[in-house]
Amino acid sequence: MDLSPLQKARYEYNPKLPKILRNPIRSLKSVEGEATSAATDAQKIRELFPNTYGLPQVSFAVSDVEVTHEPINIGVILSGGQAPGGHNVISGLYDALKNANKESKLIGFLGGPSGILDDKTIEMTDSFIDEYRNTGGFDIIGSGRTKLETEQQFETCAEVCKKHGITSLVIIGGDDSNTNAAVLAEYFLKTHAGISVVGCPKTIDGDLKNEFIEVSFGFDTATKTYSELIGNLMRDANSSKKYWHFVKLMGRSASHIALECALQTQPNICLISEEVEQNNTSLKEIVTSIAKTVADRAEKGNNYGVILIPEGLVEFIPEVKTLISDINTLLAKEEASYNALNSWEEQFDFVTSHLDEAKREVFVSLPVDIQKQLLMDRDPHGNVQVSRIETEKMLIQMVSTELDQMAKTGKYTGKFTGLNHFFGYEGRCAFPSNFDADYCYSLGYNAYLLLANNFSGYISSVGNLTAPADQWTAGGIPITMMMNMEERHGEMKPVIKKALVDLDGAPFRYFKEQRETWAVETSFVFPGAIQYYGPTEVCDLTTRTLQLEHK
Ligand code: FBP
Repeated sequence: MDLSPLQKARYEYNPKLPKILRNPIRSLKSVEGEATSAATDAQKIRELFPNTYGLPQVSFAVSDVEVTHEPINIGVILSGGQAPGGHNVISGLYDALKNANKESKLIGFLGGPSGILDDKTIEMTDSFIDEYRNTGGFDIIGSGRTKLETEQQFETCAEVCKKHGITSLVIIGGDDSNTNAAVLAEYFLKTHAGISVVGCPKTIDGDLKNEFIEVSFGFDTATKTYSELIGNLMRDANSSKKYWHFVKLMGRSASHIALECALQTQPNICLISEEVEQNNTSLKEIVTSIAKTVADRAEKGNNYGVILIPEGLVEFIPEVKTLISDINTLLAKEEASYNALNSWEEQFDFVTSHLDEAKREVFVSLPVDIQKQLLMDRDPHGNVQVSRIETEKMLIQMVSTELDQMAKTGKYTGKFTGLNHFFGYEGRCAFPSNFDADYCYSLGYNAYLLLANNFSGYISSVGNLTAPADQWTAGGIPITMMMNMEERHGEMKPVIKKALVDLDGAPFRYFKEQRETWAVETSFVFPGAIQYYGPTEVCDLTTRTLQLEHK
């Protein structure tokens, strides 16, 4: 394989660990804190997790006596969308396991959670791991979106683990995967399967965070990558002064990515889905307000700008949200009749004839491409795939129409050319920033220690992240502590609460204070590319979101 100079250099990078984890692994013992409880729905969660509810928080300390580490086999699964740093979680786990006992084995399940169900495995070796250190992507073992949630699947997991002598499992995933890790841990304890489960918090979306998880890994690198690209667009816009760039940014539901990129780059507009929902802002109002900013800038002779749009926006605009929900139900109920239709005209008539008048009006008002995208294949849960809806194009078209109307009454005299962009996949497999490389390695290393000390139903937790890495904390949090009851497909389920943008939180409040200035003035900031080598204030920067949250 040909290697780029950066890839070669990154192989040599030594990820930084929290101070406590730098001690010889055989000198580390676990320390249990107070018993924990769930913040909400405690009684219900206790009933559902009799074996893993109320477990203590865990940290590590140096022991007076050497701690023995018997050889163990650990299985590891990558779940869901790629996030920079996944390879380092695995290399941290591997190094800890081998430091503790050379006879221990790390077995990767291939292609995501389906790898364990289909018994597709690979045993990791030094030379195998070395090819992936500090690199982006999940190609070390692959990932997938199969959910481990039924008892039958759990039984298969137990059988496959037994076959490979696996007594510990690490699941690297987002809120759903970690919820399922907790359910699996509970099942293994209930059935005396002798397998412990620990999760690691992954997702570029940044929506797996709470009091105990400061940030999910990948968010740092992905937002830095997008911010670099946005900064480049801003410089281009500032140079040619002729385009309005509409940039959609990934984030299935939450707008953390868009907000972070706005804090890093200071665009003219950044829409925040959570605010749109709270204020019940209609699509028409969004379009009118963008057009107004375009017109205000045009008055000053600035026919250019940059607008950030969170991927999940359409599902937060009240009238589009209810429209999508009705279409989801319709397509699920009438799947056979709908699939038998041959032309767009037939599909359009079918859908509009099944919608009530208000929804029909909204549907018909949307550009045809968007109408078609709203009817595209659903994900395995029957939901529309928002990453495939071209909201950025829709807004360009609608803003352009609005500006034409304004021009007729003399309210707009500028020239509008909108260009659309979608930044998502570009950031998910970037070389992890030093922060993500260090954080992920620490998460994996820490996960081993939790498992070696027989903790199950925990999430690996590394904290105090705005401080230098040697001051980071390391330990484990019982997953049940982060759970509440939510309705899923008509049933109340215990789940880790998804963290949306907190409109009372410091990052959003800071953005809100600044945005009027950013809208009219040109206040662009150009973050440039992620730096891996050089002064620490350039290379080890945390996100603005973390900085503001920790102020
Ligand atoms: P995870 O929540 O699994 O980390 O994935 C997040 C994400 O990157 C979203 O931002 C995006 O909507 C989705 O994955 C795209 O999924 P896919 O890779 O299946 O196209």
